[in-house]
Amino acid sequence: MITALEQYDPQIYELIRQEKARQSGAIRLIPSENYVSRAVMLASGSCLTNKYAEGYPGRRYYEGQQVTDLIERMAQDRAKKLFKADHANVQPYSGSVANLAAYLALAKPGETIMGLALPHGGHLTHGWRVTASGRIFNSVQYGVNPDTGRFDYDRIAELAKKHRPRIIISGATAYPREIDFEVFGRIARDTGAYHISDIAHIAGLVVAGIHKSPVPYADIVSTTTHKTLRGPRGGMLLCRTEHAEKVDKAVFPGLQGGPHMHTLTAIAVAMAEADTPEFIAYAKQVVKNAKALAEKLLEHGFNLVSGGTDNHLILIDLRNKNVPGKKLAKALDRARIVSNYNTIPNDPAPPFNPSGLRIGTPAITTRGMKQDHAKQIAGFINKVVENIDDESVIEKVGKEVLLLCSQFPVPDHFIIPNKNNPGPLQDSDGLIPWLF
Ligand code: DSN
Repeated sequence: MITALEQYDPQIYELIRQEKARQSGAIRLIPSENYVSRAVMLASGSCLTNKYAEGYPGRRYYEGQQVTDLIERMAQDRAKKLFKADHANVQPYSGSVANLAAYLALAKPGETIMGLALPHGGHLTHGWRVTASGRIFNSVQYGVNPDTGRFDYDRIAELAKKHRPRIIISGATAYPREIDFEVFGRIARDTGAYHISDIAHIAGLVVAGIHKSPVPYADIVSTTTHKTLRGPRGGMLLCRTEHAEKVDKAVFPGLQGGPHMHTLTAIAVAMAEADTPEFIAYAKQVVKNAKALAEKLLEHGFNLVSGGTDNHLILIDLRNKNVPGKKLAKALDRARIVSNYNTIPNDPAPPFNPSGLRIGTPAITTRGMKQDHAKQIAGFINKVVENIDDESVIEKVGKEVLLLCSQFPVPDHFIIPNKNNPGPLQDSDGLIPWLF
């Protein structure tokens, strides 16, 4: 069957086909990536992409909002229920915009914000100097303890006392341990700061109750909706009622125009999926797989930042293996294992060729892989490291990876059962031949 896209734009059709084949024939270990369900994919590719909806439900600047208002309210309500928050703003285009909106809701340009430094596992938008967050605000950065690779909460408290920031940011993009949001909340309270928590990476683990939620301890919680939460690419802000108006104004009209209604629709679907026992089981398996992968890597003599993981990701310190992160990431890619090179705390090497590799398990877990497969993957990584300059071995590993992938096909049709669809989805929508 020829699709409209295939007919109209065969080049783009072919490239999408190639990307699908790539996602299917590789082990995807980038911890911020996942596979969405069919329902999420359909919602994000729907006619909601055609609609402008500047404003908020009931207060829009465009007419024709009979349906969009219902959808946005549904997305808000589902997010509030899921995270037990008073208020949810589901409009941020991404986590970066969500973070900036959160800062602008609670601080004025020039005031001080304090977040985890990028080379220590923080995000660019946590005040790194080249970003708007580091330029609009006076940024103070904390790091992890160089000996343990973990937060030293006493040192963070000392830094907060010294600099008296307006905002303290908790959260990370490359921190493999559980974060004590309650302590961050206390440090902020003791120093008169607001506490903003960015749970983009671990939102799915928070929903599943594996990691403690920051919602009771933070003024605003920011998250992306993909990663472990397994929704479409987007952002979200959660807060108490007292901050609701400021948060909404900071998103629109502060930083954005019309929300991407197709994304917001898919967010609503993803929130419903996450509110199920199946999702909780998935999130638990993500962590089990990460722990198994870490354990096997340690057996193979790898050094892991902080010695292991409590979440979905692992940061490998490659210095004892004498292989730079970038060289390894590229060799692994040739072996069909997709990861990203990453700085390690106090990395002696430059950021574009750092000493670390960041890997994670959200995507392989969605494919159905379990601890034994995670351990097998650790073996593949070790083989590539030990034969980093031998293309014939790298190619052989690639073949083994393909074999493993073939046992766990990309779950194009996976659905999270709910009361409407307790069993397998009937392919009766007839809307899109399932290319995507
Ligand atoms: N760039 C994302 C990540 O890979 O962690 C964070 O936004």
